[in-house]
Amino acid sequence: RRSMSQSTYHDYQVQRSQRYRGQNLPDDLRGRIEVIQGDITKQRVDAIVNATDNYLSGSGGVDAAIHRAAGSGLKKECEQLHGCKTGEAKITRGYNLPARWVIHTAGPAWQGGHQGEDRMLALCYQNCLTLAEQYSIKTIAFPAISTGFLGFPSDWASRIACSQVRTFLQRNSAIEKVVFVCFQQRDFDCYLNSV
Ligand code: AR6
Repeated sequence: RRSMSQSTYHDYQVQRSQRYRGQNLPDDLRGRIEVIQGDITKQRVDAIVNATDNYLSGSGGVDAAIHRAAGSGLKKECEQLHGCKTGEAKITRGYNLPARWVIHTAGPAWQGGHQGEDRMLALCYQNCLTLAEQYSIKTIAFPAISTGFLGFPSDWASRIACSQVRTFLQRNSAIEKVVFVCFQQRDFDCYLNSV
């Protein structure tokens, strides 16, 4: 490693730590958007976002991981909420998670890109952020909504996620930090290119 040039060494460090802290974003966003590779259930933030379905079922993917880590209290609270429409967001407590809150949103399924999927995915981000503000949440972590079971292309989804978050943070200052938590290397690379 000592023989690497400065820039190669820096790239190596980014690669190794799999964390981008938003240090070279424009002034009003600097340090307010982070991209990491990791497990969202481990994040020490005020709220984590859950990519769920219309029944808040906790059935698979990140949804199941969050329910597993939070414990049965989360399931019970979800059962009281009468589901979650696509594009909508609902909030619960975090139970055994390090995060105090979970904001649940149901992402759109990819159907080729001409059925309003973009708009619907953008709405998920907007509604989660609006709800976060209402609850005075300062730090929030998002998974790559719709890019697993729902088949949304990662690069396209990350562009929507980043542009929605950027616009939201630039318009109001109440939310201090947004963390994009990528489970897979592929998603981490997409977010680094989009942020
Ligand atoms: N931390 C962060 N990201 C994760 C984790 C984790 N622990 N586990 C998976 N991911 P998906 P969707 C990533 O399929 O496409 C469920 O069954 C994963 O790699 O969880 O919105 C629900 O009940 C991917 O990048 O959600 C719904 O029915 C991203 O999370 C349906 O899946 C989203 O993948 C929702 O599908």
